[in-house]
Amino acid sequence: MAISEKFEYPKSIEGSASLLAKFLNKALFEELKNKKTANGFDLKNAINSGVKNPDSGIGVYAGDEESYDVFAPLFDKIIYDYHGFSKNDKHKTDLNADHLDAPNLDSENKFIISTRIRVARNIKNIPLGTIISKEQRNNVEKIVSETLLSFDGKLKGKYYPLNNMSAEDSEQLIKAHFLFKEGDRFLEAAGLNRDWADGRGIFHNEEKTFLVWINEEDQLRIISMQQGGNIKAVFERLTLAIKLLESKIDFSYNNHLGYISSCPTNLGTAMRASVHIKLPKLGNRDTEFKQITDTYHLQIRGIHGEHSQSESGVYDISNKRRLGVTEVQCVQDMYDGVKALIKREKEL
Ligand code: ADP
Ligand code: DAR
Repeated sequence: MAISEKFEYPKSIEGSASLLAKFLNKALFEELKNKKTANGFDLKNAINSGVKNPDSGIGVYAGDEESYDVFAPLFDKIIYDYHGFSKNDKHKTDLNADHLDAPNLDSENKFIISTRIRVARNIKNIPLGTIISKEQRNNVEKIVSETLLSFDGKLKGKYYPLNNMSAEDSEQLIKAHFLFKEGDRFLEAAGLNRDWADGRGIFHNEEKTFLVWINEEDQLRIISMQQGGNIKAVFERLTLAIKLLESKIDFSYNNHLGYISSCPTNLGTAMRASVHIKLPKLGNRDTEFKQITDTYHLQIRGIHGEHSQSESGVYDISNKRRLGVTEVQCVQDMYDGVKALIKREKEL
């Protein structure tokens, strides 16, 4: 039977709080159910994660850059709701670290344990992780790892394929927050765990302050991180690494959505700038904590990654806005918000 005859409106999303459930009504489902991209990515692929996981926040993923056009009647609504960015808006990029006003907030290291800034990238004209083939994924691993191994100086490092890493090394790297493990049920249902762990791996420099995850949720997660709160130094290292990578590899980008990512929440800058920060007093005042983070467009996460809980008053605080703002503004959002949080924690 043709997929469209079996593919009916997913009743399981009724009652879900996801943006998929909010915007995919029966009329829109009928409009999109037979559409697919040149790579064969169809509506069933795009919404499967949110259908299988009604507790999703978003519930959709893209299969390629074209998905954002073919399924625009659904994706544009989700993008506007999450980012406040409309279909006629243009994204702007600013990766010049000199434009960041961020003197060290916590030189005595009383509050900020560590700082990490990451961006997602996907290689132009190669399908995203949701429908990439095994051969294409292995080719991404080859292109990216070989480019990284050509770096020298402070960014010089080694590549560790996940399917050739001891369980001990993997555990130790995950515990140190350097490495990723097989994706959660949301990523699983989006097709991002297929052929695990083939084509996946981590590159890191000797100091472990520059890392690249290959073929996790996106084809690249380019990461700069270090202990303490020198946010500007972390951003400077990241922008240097991005410049070097972009001189060798063409990434998927357009002037409407910026850098293309598998999840719509990561479009634009595809940047998450975070600190792990000790806020035990504010942590006991949820309303006030949330008022400050909302004012500065910040997101609160647990310290072991998305969907994890905070531990002993330590929180992962990061920018929420990624699209329609520049990279400098993302980091400035986080910096200004963390400054306000530290000020309030000191007063308490
Ligand atoms: P993303 O990779 O999208 O930023 P996660 O929230 O899953 O998503 O974080 C990935 C990993 O990076 C997790 O192990 C998390 O603990 C770690 N991490 C995030 N921010 C920091 C930080 N500021 N300091 C140290 N580790 C961090
Ligand atoms: N759990 C999915 C992902 C939302 C955003 N986080 C990403 N892309 N890692 C959801 O729909 O809630």
